[in-house]
Amino acid sequence: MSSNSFGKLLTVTTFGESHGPAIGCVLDGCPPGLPLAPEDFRDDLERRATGRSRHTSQRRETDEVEILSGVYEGVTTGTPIALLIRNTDQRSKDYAEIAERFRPGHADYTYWHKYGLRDPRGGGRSSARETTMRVAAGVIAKRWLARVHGVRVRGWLAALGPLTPAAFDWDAIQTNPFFWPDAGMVGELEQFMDRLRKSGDSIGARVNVLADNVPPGWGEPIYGKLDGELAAALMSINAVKGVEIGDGFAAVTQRGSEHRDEITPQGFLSNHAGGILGGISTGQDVLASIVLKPTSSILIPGRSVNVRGEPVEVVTKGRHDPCVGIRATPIAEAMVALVLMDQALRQRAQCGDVGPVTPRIPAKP
Ligand code: EPS
Repeated sequence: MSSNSFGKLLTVTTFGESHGPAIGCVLDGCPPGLPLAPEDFRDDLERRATGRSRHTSQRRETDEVEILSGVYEGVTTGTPIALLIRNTDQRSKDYAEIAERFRPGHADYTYWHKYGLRDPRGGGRSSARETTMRVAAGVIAKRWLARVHGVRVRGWLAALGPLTPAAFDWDAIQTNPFFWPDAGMVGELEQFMDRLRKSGDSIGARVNVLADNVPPGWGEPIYGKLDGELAAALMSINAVKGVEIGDGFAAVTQRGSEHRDEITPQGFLSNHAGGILGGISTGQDVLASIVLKPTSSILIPGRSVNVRGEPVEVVTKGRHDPCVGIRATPIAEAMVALVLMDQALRQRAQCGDVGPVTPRIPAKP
């Protein structure tokens, strides 16, 4: 299987299967001198992990990171950073029944056709377990972006099925298991998820990620556009079916006079563009959104076929997420941070000598 790496100057390669002995990643291109210790990964890995609330998969992994290389005396050395997490709570017998049949709506079907075989245990490489290593790599990108550029990358759950936040408070997001910015609605979300879980079904979601303090100039036209690379990185997350930048698909019905972001010396007057024009950051907040489909591993019987092409009925038992979107916020943040760091290094490499040519316009007046 190829294509397990992304990035140009900062490259990330992940490896491992959900029920294999371990998962890991190699992050190459991180500049030297960044302080880094195993405990720095804990917060974000906890935010993403299964089994931390009743609304997600009940698999319990400790997600302890081992730093195998690239760090000496607490700082990065500039050599490849290899990270490893051992899998400890696999329950492969859950997959015995579906080893020879395809879950409708699952990558089981396409992996089988592509490779002619598959590791059915926990979905193998197609499992969301792989996203653990994206989050681990993203921790390093977030730290570098914050230290060198003061960039913060923060996300939230912007829709859970039909529910959308009625209010927005950054502080509320870290106080509930949904990453929901409206603390007053958390009870409603819990009721919704409890009812959904009892029904054996799943639901889709939307996650937004905002990066502030991104300077103008990041992104490489034409084939390395910042929005193009964000879209590819975000679309590579399991279950993602749509990506928007700024107003995204809402632009269909907008007029130019409405969509353009007028500029004054005191600041940009709006941000419909999501902080990117011509594939290059404007200096405004970069805003990306993703849509995650409802998971296919559900208890409601569905028609499918087995590997011999015979009709079968599929019911997926085991420890599955009724809404993968609930755990997707840190994953989306990580992918945005990794793309931004790669683009920042590329900007430094090619255009580092281009000084400020115009007074910098504030993101907002
Ligand atoms: C997943 C199915 C479940 C989840 C898993 C993603 O795995 P299993 O059936 O092996 O317990 O627990 O998520 C994780 C293990 C994780 O760390 O995110 C799937 O089908 O994608």
